[in-house]
Amino acid sequence: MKEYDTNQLRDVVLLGHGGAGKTSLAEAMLFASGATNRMGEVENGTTVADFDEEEMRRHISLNLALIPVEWEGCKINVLDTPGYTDFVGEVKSAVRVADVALVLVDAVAGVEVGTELVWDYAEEAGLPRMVVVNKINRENANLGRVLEALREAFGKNFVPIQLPIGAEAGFAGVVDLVNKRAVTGTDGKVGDIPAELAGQAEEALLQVIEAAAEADDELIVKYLEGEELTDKEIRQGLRAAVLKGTAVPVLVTAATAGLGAHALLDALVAYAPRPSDRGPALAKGAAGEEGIEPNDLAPLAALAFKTTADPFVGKLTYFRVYGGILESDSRLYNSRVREEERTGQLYVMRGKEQIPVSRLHAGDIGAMAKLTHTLTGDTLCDKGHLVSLPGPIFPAPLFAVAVQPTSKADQAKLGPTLTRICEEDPTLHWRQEPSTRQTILEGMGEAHVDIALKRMDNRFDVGAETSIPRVPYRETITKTFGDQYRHKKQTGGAGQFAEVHMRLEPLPSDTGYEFDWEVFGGAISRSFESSIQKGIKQVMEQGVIAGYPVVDVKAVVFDGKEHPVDSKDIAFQIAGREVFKKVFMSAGPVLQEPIHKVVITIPEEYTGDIMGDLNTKRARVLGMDQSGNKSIITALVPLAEMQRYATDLRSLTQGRGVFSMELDHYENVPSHLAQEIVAAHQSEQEE
Ligand SMILES: Nc1nc2c(ncn2[C@@H]2O[C@H](COP(=O)(O)OP(=O)(O)O)[C@@H](O)[C@H]2O)c(=O)[nH]1
Ligand SMILES: [Mg+2]
Repeated sequence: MKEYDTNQLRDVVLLGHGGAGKTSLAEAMLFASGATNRMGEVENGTTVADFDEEEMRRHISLNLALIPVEWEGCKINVLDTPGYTDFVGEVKSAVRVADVALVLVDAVAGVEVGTELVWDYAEEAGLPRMVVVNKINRENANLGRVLEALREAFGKNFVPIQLPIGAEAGFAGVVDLVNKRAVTGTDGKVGDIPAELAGQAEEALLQVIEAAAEADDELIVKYLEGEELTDKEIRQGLRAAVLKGTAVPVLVTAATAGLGAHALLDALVAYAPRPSDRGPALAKGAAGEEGIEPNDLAPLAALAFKTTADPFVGKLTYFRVYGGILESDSRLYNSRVREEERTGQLYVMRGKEQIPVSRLHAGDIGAMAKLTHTLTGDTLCDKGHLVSLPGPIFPAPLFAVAVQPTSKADQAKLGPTLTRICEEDPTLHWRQEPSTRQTILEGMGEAHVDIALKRMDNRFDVGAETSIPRVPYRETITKTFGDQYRHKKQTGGAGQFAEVHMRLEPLPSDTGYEFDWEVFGGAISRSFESSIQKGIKQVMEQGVIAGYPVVDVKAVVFDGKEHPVDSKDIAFQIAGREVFKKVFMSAGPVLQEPIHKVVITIPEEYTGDIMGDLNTKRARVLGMDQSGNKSIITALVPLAEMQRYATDLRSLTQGRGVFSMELDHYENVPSHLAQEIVAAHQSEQEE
């Protein structure tokens, strides 16, 4: 592949509701550019972007894919993304490194849930936007209606810069308004504007000119004075409008028919912001914040935004160069771990294909193999000039399962394999939950976690079964109490003797554990203090009433007795443990459960249903806000009731609701529920 300078690059992320045609459009662009000689299809798993086994099986995108398209001396780095909300992590990564979002909208369905979600992501990231109305060849496709829906949903100045030629199945190509020409057929033949569209085209161009003029101070003066703008000025103004977001150009395509792709590529080269347009990238340097200029002379800064692990290919790190030139076989420095990395061969990825290149300029996107230390979100730079670019921001997990290995062989491989797949996908997390002694895998939803486990099986041959995780309850006390316990054993050989007097005091929430020694006059030697503490630690881990860890307790040893011969470490460990249990039972023991703060965003019309459902979940609603036509409900809800909310909310709102949740605090479990949990623990113990 040719070498491209910063000014010849465009970094474009395809965003949209699942099924809008992103993957097909990437395919159509590749075909239009001559990089492929036939178009792959999503349905038969032959597209460049959906190359993963699970993607081919399910006919949907699950991962972001890089598709460089060479056009008119430029390279357009197209980032295809999944539309399904479970895979939001991939979308966030791609959004982070793009300079413009191309938002796809289905010409029949119009603005959908996924369209609104991705629009928000682009908005949050301050990413300039262009819109493609795809599937314009479908029956009932209607550009006018889609434009109306867009304006209503997002309140922006959406300006068509093309007109479709022919309708539905008769769609043949587009009128490129600014260049005053028609681009038709799968070969992108350039010709005159069809006579029957001439009037409409002229009218539509006026809106484009107005939008272009509004974005540029000099042009607007000229425009208001009634002077005509040149084509060059219109292009310049339109480019400024995209960058500033004062107008959003709208294009039309029929991706699977290969129509509209040529004119789309023309428009991306002409109007999509270049790396230099977006100004210096903010980074943390040795002396505080600094701006990385988007050019080859700037200090080297490359952001790792995706990592893949494959048992055959090994580890592959995708990155975008923000400043400087990255060369193959050079030494880099990871600013987070402060370790050197060797680039080895640099690649440009085209789907799964690795195309070796010798260097990549500021603004370009590529991949490196087998880095040792680098994870997604890390910055690679010069050792002499350390900088850290902010990585993608990923949402907290929403759905968890407990994972049990299927066999003994899988048991040993489970931890390391989970670590590998979580490294690949920062919205997946795994941990050992000490309070329930379970292996927990967390992600964005049921499908997300399922696919992760499938991958583990397919790629690493590790089988696992899942279940709903146990709630990590805690045990604590509510009042101060003191008592004593004597441990005495005199069977055969050496005897054991220890007597411990202990008081337990409740501590404020989240203080953990404290210990005090108030023994006067040497009733117990100080050397047994650690033995007693060992005994206490053991019960605190195992729990007293229901098998969950004990927290927020202060234990005070205030008296006791010892025997000159029979008192020893083990005797005091046992006495410490038993006195703790005994006192605990009389100190008002309670079971506590995690309460999460949940924020639910839904279209207004679902508010009643969601509130009704929250009522059945022991929720305490804290507030309800309105933002546009959306309701935002904030509530405190016990985790025990929220373990399947990702799935519940989807079915309650047809996928239109989103939520986030995080641990807020622990609270006493209502006593009737606590009794059930204690009883369940007892019957488990008896088994
Ligand atoms: N009629 C028609 N179907 C399309 C067009 N683009 C995509 N499709 C179909 O829409 C479905 C979803 O396409 P895909 O590219 O996977 O969408 P993505 O989820 O946005 O990547 C597939 O069945 C495609 O064949 C189009 O322009 N016209
Ligand atoms: Mg796709």
